[in-house]
Amino acid sequence: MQVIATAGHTDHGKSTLVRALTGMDPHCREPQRSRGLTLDLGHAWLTLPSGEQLAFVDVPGHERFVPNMLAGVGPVPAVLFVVAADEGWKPQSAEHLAALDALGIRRGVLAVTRIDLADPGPALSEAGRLIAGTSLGEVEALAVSAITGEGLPRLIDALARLAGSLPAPDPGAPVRIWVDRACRGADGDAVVTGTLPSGTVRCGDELVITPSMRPVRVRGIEALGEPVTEVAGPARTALSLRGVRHERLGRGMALVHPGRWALADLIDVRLTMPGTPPAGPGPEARLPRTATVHAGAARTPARVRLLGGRIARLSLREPMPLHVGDHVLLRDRSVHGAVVLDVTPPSLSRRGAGASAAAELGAWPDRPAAADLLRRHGLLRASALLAMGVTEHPEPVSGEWLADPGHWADLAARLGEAVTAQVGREPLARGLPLDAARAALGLPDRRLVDALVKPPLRVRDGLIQIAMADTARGAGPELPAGVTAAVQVLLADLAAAPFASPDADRLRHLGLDLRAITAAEQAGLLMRISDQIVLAPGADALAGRVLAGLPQPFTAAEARQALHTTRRVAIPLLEFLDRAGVTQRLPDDRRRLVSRPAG
Ligand SMILES: Nc1nc2c(ncn2[C@@H]2O[C@H](COP(=O)(O)OP(=O)(O)OP(=O)(O)O)[C@@H](O)[C@H]2O)c(=O)[nH]1
Ligand SMILES: [Mg+2]
Repeated sequence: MQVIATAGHTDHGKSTLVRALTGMDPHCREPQRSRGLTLDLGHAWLTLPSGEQLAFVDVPGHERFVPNMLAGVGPVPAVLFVVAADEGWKPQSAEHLAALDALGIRRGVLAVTRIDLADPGPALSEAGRLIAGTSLGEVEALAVSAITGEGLPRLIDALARLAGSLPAPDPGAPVRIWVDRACRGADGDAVVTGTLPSGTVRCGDELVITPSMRPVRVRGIEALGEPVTEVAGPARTALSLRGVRHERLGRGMALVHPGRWALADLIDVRLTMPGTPPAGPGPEARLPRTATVHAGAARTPARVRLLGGRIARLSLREPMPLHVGDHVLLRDRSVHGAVVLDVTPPSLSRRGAGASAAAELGAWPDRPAAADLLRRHGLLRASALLAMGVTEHPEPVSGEWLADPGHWADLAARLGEAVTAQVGREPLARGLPLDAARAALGLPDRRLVDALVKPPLRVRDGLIQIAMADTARGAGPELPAGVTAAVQVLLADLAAAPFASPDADRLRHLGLDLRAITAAEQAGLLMRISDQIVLAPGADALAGRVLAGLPQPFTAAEARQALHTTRRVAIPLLEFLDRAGVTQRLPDDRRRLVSRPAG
């Protein structure tokens, strides 16, 4: 089955054409029609010469019912665009076309109808030209009369070509049926009708209803009037449901596969700005503060905050089941299209966070991948990513936890620093408790700390320790007790002031000569920046993070100030970072951060 919607100005002959094509009155229910006007969605279908079925969602053309029109076209991949030969292009022709463009609908056929009343030439050329400038592009155009039947066989051929050209969606895709109607079935069960864009529903399946997330059982399925045991999208379907009363169901809800969708009430989107020429006014000029957001057959009021460029944050009054990559539509006086980039975006409380979010999201593809989302979120559960609509992901770092590689390296460096600081602060403490480490790193799960512990760190009795003796034995001469003690005093100094490398006097005072320092470095207890400069392990990563906060590029003096250190330390440290590829020295002696050092 394929499903297409009608579109076009009121009274141009959409419903009449659907009836002529299918032999069915799309308004089988009384309230859908009043004085010849379609008020709400109608349904009818035909069997194409190929044997494939084509279902129509007939939409109202009157401007008062544009929200109903949007509910009809929201879940479908293609349209039959109708323009009356005797009336030509009209306001809702334009508004419907703008909505189709905003939704990114790419397939359609143009029917210029009522050719028994007027020459179709002008309407064909004007509508064809305007449609070609949208996401629909060039479409097949035909002249027909629903009254005389002229042109109808050719229109059916064109619809068959359209149906054949539509991509076959994945039958294994997660199910999201946008409900457009609910009623009481003959046996008392609740019956909902809706459009299933992709995926498969079977009798006996458990689905959940958004936004209550109440579970329901599918008792029976009808597709185009026939009972079936399963239905695969795209399809118009009626489901009878166990576990819910029909009064509690209605348009705007969706039936979804459990675990595959999360409700989103805050989303970051890229505005697609249909029809805006590249040099035209920016989105800022035209974007409303509030709008109605339409997705599938659902809609909700929303607050709109432009973050920068074409990236905006929408706060939805009613949550919706959305995936990244979904197309939604914003409507106030005009319509704007948007692609969903993030359905669980982080808060933007820091100053400048909106602008940097816009810069980051601006570089994302329309269908963000796991790597994009992980770069933004740092850590995500595989199940959370699945509920965002992303099935492919890298190997978990622990359990079902996925991590961005850069963030993971940073966490490892910070864990090393936290343990070193603890050992320095309390040389007699045997290590850093796992829970304290989890809290210090702000991690959501203790198992992540376990996964971060790598040599020379180790866990003994719930404490993270630096395995000095082991490392020393493995990698070089064992550290004399005096050296270990002296190094711990040094690390205590560095915990308080990480870039205040001890001077020669202090080292001599502690009894640390070059040999002792070399041994401590090999044991992973110290980091030698140059012959004269020693710091705690992880100081390079810490410096990288501090320098990342500076306006780029920066001077050595700015770096020195930001690191709260002296020139004696800053210059060798910067040269060390240059060699490590963390910073780059520019011809004017300033530097810029190239990458964060791995932990
Ligand atoms: N002469 C002639 N009249 C037509 C033709 N198609 C439709 N009509 C008439 O045009 C009027 C409007 O037709 P509808 O099919 O209700 O129009 P619609 O586009 O569904 O209108 P809305 O539901 O309000 O959007 C009716 O009186 C139809 O009889 C045609 O091909 N020729
Ligand atoms: Mg109609």
